[in-house]
Amino acid sequence: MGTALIYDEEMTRYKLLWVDPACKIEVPERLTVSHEALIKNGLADRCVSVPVREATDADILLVHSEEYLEAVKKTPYMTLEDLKEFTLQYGDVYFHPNIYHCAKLAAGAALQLVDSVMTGKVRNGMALVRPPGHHSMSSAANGFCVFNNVAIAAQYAKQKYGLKRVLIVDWDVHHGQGVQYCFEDDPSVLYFSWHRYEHQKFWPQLRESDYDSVGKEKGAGFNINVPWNKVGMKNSDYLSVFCHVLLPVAYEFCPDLVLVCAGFDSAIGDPEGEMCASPDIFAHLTHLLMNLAGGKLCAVLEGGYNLTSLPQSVCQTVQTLLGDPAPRPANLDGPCESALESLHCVRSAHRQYWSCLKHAAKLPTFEISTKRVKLAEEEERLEKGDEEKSQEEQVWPEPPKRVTPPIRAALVLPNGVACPDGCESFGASEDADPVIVNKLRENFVKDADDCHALTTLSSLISLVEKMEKNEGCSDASGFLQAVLGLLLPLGYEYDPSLVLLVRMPDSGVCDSVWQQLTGLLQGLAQGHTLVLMQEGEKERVAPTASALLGDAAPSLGQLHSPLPEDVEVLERLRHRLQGDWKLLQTTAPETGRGDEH
Ligand code: Q9C
Ligand code: ZN
Repeated sequence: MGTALIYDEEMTRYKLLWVDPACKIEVPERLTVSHEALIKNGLADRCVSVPVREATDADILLVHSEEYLEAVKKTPYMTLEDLKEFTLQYGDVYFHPNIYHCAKLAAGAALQLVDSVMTGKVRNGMALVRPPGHHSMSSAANGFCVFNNVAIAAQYAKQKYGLKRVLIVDWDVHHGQGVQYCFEDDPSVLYFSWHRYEHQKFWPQLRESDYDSVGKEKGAGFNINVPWNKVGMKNSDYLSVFCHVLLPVAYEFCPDLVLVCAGFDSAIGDPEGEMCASPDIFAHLTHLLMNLAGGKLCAVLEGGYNLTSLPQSVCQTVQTLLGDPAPRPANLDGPCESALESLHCVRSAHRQYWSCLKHAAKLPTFEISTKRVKLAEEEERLEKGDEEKSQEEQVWPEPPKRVTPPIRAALVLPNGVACPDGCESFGASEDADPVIVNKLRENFVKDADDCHALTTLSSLISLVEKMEKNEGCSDASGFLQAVLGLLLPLGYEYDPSLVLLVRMPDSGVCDSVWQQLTGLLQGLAQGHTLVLMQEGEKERVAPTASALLGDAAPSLGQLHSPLPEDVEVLERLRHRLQGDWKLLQTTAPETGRGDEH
């Protein structure tokens, strides 16, 4: 099953017609450079090209008011002066005679993508669209957005395909307040957004973008905001929020479909975001979402204004959707203090809603006041004119070219076990080359000197042993908690060049959990995974091969609470190891003491 790519040049045919410093970064070239990069890297050709369509009035009315739609419908006939005036009633957006047409195509592209994925025409896909959508509200354009493409797609998917749960992941650097408002009281749509916030100093400067806006009424717990209170967030900060907030909650939620508000202004070099995450982090963010919802993932472009990091990030995303192994993640040195503070706040705000966060540290009661103090301090600094070194041109290496391995999965099988489709079978009988054996021995001895690695490994082994004692698949949730909160961050920080996955007989890990584990671990070591199984486990060959081939793992169903004794072991381990492994941390140093149940 393939990957859809939706793009139409028509969406490059509108632009800012007057002078407005706030809007000058939203240019047609954003789309052309992204599309050209996909062609140049041979990615566009590997995708299934799906045509755009215009969203209908009925589609748009799933999210927007009739009055607003009627008003936007008049814009193609307005004079320049009328357009300027019409624009003035909204924040940080511009209109153009052709933008209504493009906005219908942008929303329609998201719907075409949902249809392609839901009907099984493709497994996943990406839509390159302008204008973006996540800031637009029921009755207002905002932040370069006219119609809320992803919100419309979520409502459409629920209505047309009867979906019970849709996850929206907004990795754009701005808060998609339009999406939040749309689904605030709706528990069938889980909205996750991280965004530059700086204690409400950054656009759109909303109180409700903070971590304590968790959703309303029945939707309480289904809105997750991660505010970035400093610029310069890096790969570690992003990954740690995925491992310790988004992924555990997403697995517990168990979506039928994943929609991504794929803005790349959260990448390095972006003039809006001022963050430092490298374009290849999007390979990992994408990979980590690809085993949810049976792999049904639709990415829709939002922001991204650096014409170098934008196309690089788009390529990383699409190449991962196509199934190519992700590059080794570089420089994972743990989250910064400000990110840890945000992590701590979000986890504590949501601990009452998600059983995977039940054990998260509470916030000290003085937190609110510390926040105010920090705010005041910052204000002072600004007044002193001590402005941060602003907008120096960032430079970063171009992500290395990713390869598609000629053989995705090779198996060495005992006699009488058929080789699953798509895998290469290697004979088991050939004698090992003594040179290779020696090389292996040397390398192994060298690696075994790494005492951090050894301590960690022995801790993990005891954990796995403990888990094995629980029979059957009854403890999928505890196992998953160990994988997401411990094994994955540890693996990312360790950055192995090979993942050796050993399956013990009678491990009690059922196929779907095993496939999730195998799938997630392929984000490490460029996907170089070696699985060892014993002869008696013949029935496990096919599911394992499927996971190694990159098929989406079957979803685990909505998860119950993990066993308290497992959580306790896990948490104790995480605490013990987090001095050495920074990606295991979930609380800021000065408030981390009271991390109790
Ligand atoms: N410094 C999206 O990324 N603010 N919209 C501009 C200029 C508006 C961003 C202020 C940013 C809107 C989809
Ligand atoms: Zn943005």
